[in-house]
Amino acid sequence: MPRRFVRTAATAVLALLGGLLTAPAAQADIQTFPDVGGHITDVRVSHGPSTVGITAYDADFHHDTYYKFWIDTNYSNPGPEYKAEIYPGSDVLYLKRVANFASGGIKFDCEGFQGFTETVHDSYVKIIVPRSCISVPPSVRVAVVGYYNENPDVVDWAPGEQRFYPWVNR
Ligand SMILES: [Ca+2]
Repeated sequence: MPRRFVRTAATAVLALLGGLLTAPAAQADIQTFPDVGGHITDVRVSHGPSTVGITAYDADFHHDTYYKFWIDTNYSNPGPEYKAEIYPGSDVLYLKRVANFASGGIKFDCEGFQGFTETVHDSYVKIIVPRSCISVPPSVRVAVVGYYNENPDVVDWAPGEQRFYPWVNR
């Protein structure tokens, strides 16, 4: 009788863990999400075996736009855990640990972290983050913000202010 009780309890714990681990409704590998309105038009997330690639397609790309890529890697901790900042018109390319959307963040080194811009055949800004630098997350979700030096200045959040696109599984 005690044995049977133990087995039942273990089954219940496993069932609970299973429920927690599958909590976010996530999509796998590569997803492209639209952003309605001007400026950023789409955000593509490629969650590969060793890297996470995030591409923001920008109909109004300009080198003096400042971009922030917010990355959520842990759904049990509200808000983003990481932020990448890229300023195509300069050397600015930072990867930072953050507590939430209000965080300035703490810069850290990550070998293999890269940023790109493409303006000829398409217009986009892209970052590649090694998964090992962000705790090898099973899934990620992102938000991208562009700060445009226009008159008046424009801030474009994709998908919306302090909101994320759906989770993308590895
Ligand atoms: Ca989080």
